[in-house]
Amino acid sequence: MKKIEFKSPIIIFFLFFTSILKAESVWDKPTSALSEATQITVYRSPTCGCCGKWLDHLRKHGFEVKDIKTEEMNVIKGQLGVPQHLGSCHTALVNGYIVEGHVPAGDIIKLLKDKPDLAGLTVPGMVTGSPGMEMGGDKEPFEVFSFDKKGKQEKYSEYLFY
Ligand SMILES: [Cu+2]
Repeated sequence: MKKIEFKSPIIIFFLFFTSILKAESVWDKPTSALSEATQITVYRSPTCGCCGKWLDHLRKHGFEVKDIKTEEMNVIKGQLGVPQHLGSCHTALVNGYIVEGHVPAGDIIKLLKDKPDLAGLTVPGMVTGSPGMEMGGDKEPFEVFSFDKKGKQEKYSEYLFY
């Protein structure tokens, strides 16, 4: 018989510590699963790299991503009614809601479950550390805002330490 029993606690110990060292962002943790296959349509410029990384983030949390590359981002944002001062890079549509910028999947899932009377969610600008923008490990605190059809905005959630 091999002496595996003796080694495995050491391996478990090692795995435990490496998992602590590899700092996860909150949105890497599993979200409560979407109850049905949910398609999200994302409009983005063909050259937007961080947009592509956000799509990976959505897929990881169970979204079916329809990826539409277009040079007409300003036209699309205007047509959909994204308030200009709340704009970011990509613009997405899911179950009639607008999702603008690097919004964490968990917030989108909450929106789809609660079905509030809102136009959508946004993380304005391009926040370093937000999902898809995790380059170099720097993290800026940020807030997710909701907005309604009149453009009235409210804080939806915040990520101050993550
Ligand atoms: Cu971006």
